[in-house]
Amino acid sequence: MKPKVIVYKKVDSKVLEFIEQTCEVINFETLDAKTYPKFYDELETAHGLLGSGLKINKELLDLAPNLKIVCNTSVGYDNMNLEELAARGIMATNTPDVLNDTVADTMFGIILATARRIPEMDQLVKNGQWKSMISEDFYGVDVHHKTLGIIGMGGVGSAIAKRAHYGFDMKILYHNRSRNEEAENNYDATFCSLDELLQQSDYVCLMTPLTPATEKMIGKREFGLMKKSAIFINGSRGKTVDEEALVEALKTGEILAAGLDVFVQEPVQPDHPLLTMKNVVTMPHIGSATYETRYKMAMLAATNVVAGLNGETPPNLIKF
Ligand code: 8YV
Repeated sequence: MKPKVIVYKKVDSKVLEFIEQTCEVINFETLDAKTYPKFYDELETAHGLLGSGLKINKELLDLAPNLKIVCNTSVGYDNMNLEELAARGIMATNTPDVLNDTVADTMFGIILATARRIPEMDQLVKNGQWKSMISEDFYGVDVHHKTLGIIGMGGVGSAIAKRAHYGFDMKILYHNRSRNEEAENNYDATFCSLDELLQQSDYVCLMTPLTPATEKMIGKREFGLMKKSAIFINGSRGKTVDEEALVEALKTGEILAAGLDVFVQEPVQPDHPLLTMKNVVTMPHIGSATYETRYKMAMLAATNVVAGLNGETPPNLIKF
């Protein structure tokens, strides 16, 4: 009997066909009030799970006694309770590397959009408010030749550093759990303490994974250390930042602006104070969301689930 894989997201048919060569596939294109009951039923006999965003916690795992592997279609795996997975001997995988360039492109998009106020200017033109040659009120700030501080110099951080170094002649500071010699040698990135990075950077770009150690790592104290002209960019997870402190820092002029792809609650609540601020550029968590990259991520997750259920070591096995 073929092992059973639940794919709980919409993926390209080629991805499903690939898994179907060796597994039975049950596909839920979305999980919502309508599909959850059937999803929970199927969990009981499922061996593999593939998708993103779902909380893989004790309650869910209790419903899945036959589960052998959980495959995220994302590089981040903060949705998973690793202790519970380890205790049950369930493997877990993610999709690193294939999204590095795409997320780095997005982050540069947000940096430029925030610094040059692109969404605000777009609205101004479309609203018919472009009445005369623009005055200082509409000026932005330069990105090129400024100092970029990258917190979290993994694959995505390095791809951001590459763009900053070769494309924008930026000085790069970084803070990471360990030194990244490749980034130091190739992009002239300088390793420094978090506080030094916050004090010296014109752009602070947060790219660290969400873990108990990084939760709310940027809060009141950290915004206080940043330059008043600093632009804060978050491409990691909303919970790495104290959102209330961010609102306060933006309101009081502790920092100049923010570009955010992630929020504590996603989708962000429509009445969230950040959404009314002119000096905030927002995106709906679309760092890796291109056709090409989302296909690669889904296919990589499929490769992991197939390997894991065929008794091989999945290429992106997360070490607990
Ligand atoms: C999306 C991401 O969350 O890979 C990650 O960790 O944050 C993004 O790529 C994810 O892929 C949503 O499907």
